Amino acid sequence: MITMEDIITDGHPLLRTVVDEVPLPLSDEDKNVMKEMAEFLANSQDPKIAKKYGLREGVGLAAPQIGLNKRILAVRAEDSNGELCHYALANPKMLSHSEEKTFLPSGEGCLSVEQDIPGIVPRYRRLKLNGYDIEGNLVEVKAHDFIAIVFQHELDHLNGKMFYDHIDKANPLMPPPGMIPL
Ligand code: K2U
Ligand code: NI
Repeated sequence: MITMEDIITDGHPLLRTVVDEVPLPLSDEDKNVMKEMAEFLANSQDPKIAKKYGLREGVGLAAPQIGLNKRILAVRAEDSNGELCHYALANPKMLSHSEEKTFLPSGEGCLSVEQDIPGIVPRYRRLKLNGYDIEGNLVEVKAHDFIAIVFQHELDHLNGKMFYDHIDKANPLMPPPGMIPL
């Protein structure tokens, strides 16, 4: 199982790398990576398991964070209707996004960043993406609000970007005009 020891921390070059697509059809190894990443998120959200293994709660994870140069991400979070959304996607691609942006008023954190970095992280409020699920089907996902934010945070990890790259250094806590907090 994936534990915090497997998660690389800021400064590791892989967090600043545009990582490679995985070959299709998905290999058993890559299917297992997807399964393990999804399981990590579920474990991190189970208070008993998280306490037992010292897991920080995560709602998303990208393969570079566990040291893998692979375009694989997993998301497991409740949407604005309280529905649990969970995805594990290989070779995800953003297809379109809203002009409208949003942000988490409390800012963002990262499993690969130990310290708090306060600041507004502008994100698209809606986005459409596709990717290959663990069965190898090309699936299309439309996400909005919090789930859209999580996907953008994970997609950034596949492109060597960190959440704090989006924070306005001159005015970190000032929401840009016209942006609606989540
Ligand atoms: O990629 C990661 O480091 C996992 C992040 C993803 C994330 C952070 C902020 C906003 C959206 C996604 C972790 O989930 S950070 C911990 C966390 C837990 C619950 C809610 C928000 C952040
Ligand atoms: Ni992160």
